[in-house]
Amino acid sequence: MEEDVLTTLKILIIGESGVGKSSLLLRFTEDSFNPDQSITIGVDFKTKKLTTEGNTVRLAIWDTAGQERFRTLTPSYYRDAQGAILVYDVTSKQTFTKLDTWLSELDTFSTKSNIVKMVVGNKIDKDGREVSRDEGIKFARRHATLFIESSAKTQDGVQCAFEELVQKIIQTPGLWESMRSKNTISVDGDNNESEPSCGGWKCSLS
Ligand SMILES: Nc1nc2c(ncn2[C@@H]2O[C@H](COP(=O)(O)OP(=O)(O)O)[C@@H](O)[C@H]2O)c(=O)[nH]1
Ligand SMILES: [Mg+2]
Repeated sequence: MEEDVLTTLKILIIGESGVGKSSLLLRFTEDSFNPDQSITIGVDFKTKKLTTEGNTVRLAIWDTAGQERFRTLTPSYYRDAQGAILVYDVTSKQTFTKLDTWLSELDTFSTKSNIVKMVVGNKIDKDGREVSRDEGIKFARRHATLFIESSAKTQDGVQCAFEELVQKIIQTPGLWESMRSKNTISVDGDNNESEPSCGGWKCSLS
């Protein structure tokens, strides 16, 4: 491990088929978008270094290869993940309703009880919205998750989603720093209430 990298974090992306999970991953890791994104493109995971608030981590971001259609994600997909991104499509109410199922699947299979969750309402560039921002926020509050709306197409909110998730993971005691003494790492200097730091987007709810 390079010395400037604090740790490697395992991040999952889950949600109904077609909501844009693979597109969000592609936008975040390669800053590109494919309108003909194939459902079969998924690999095990992609890695990317991310620096936020002075901390650099390596992310191993796990995408599905379409197994979510058949609800056959395996326990190893979930194992040891520190963070999960739950995606719905703001133009499809049904994908939002299904988040309950994805949350309970996450609760069943995640091996870390304090895994950090981020709910992402994707495709805000599209016409025909069926889920308001307010409904998304309320859902996130009820389930104590972070929340953001995004577009993998225009890249709105994408970087921010990952940054906010990583900041929250780093701030969560016992979630990642087991290999090091807690005293050697000052996560956010002298203030504990850190502000969302990505370009005006209000991402986190507390
Ligand atoms: N307009 C728009 N289309 C998107 C967005 N994200 C994904 N898509 C499209 O939605 C379809 C499904 O995306 P994909 O990433 O394969 O979804 P997945 O099944 O959840 O991995 C593809 O045609 C994407 O190009 C977005 O933010 N805006
Ligand atoms: Mg996919």
